[in-house]
Amino acid sequence: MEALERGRPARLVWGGRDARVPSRKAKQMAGKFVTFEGGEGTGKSTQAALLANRLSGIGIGVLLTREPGGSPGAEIIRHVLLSGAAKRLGPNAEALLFAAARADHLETVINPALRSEQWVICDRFLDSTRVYQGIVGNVGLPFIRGLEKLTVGNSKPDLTFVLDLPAEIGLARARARRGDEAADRFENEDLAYHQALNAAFRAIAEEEKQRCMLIDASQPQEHIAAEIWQAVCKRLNPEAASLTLEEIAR
Ligand code: Z5A
Repeated sequence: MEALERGRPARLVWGGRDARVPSRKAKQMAGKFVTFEGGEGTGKSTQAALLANRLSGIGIGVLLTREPGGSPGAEIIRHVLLSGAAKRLGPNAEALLFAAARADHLETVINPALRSEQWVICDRFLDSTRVYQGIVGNVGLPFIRGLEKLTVGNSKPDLTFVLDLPAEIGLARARARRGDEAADRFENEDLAYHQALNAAFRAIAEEEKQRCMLIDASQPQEHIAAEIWQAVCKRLNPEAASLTLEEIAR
């Protein structure tokens, strides 16, 4: 599987095995929208890639993407946002830019993929705006809801994994991964800010249990991946839950 490259989405279409034609079981699992959310360094990108790989491995068409970004237009906006250049415009303007990036991403990448019955796995989506700009960034709820209605409309995720990890651990992981690279506009905020983000993500997971699943991200990667896979099979295709991977692929 191609890794999620910084700057563009990886497109995974019927990859991972020889089959060009999806199996019957794979067809039953077609066209779902799964998002990963949580604070810094919680393992979202890692788990999004593992899930995409697993789906792809059983012959399901998968688009692995991320926000902000995921389309050429949105990647330009990503650069403006993460460099901190938009911070001086204020939180409302930042929220507008995230929404503009999302509108382009949805129109040019996500919705076409879902319409063609691919699964879309997205690293961050609307809950990040609710949390970073809304709850923690203090942009008013009606403004955030209005933007969400305009940009997302009915394209809500079918399932959202909220990865939860103490902020100290997540920040240390993110720092270790970054190495010598400079911290971005959000990583630069203090510990209390990151603790508030985590609390806000947990609250959303609690409020929207139908759509969200809270995951303990302090576990080893393989345990988390197994929990996520079980949930995907159970929530998005109950029939597949009792089958082994080989049976699903058959
Ligand atoms: N933002 C916003 O404000 N509003 C919005 O609407 C949206 C976004 C969509 C995007 O940053 C920023 O934009 C983000 C919020 C804001 N804030 N920041 N910064 P980004 O795309 O550059 O990065 P990120 O989304 O914040 O990702 P991250 O936190 O940096 O990482 P992660 O994806 O959660 O984790 P990871 O890269 O998979 O793993 C991090 C490291 O931990 C890595 O070395 C892994 O190998 C390791 N890892 C992963 N899992 C484990 C386990 N289980 N154990 C041990 N080590 C692990």
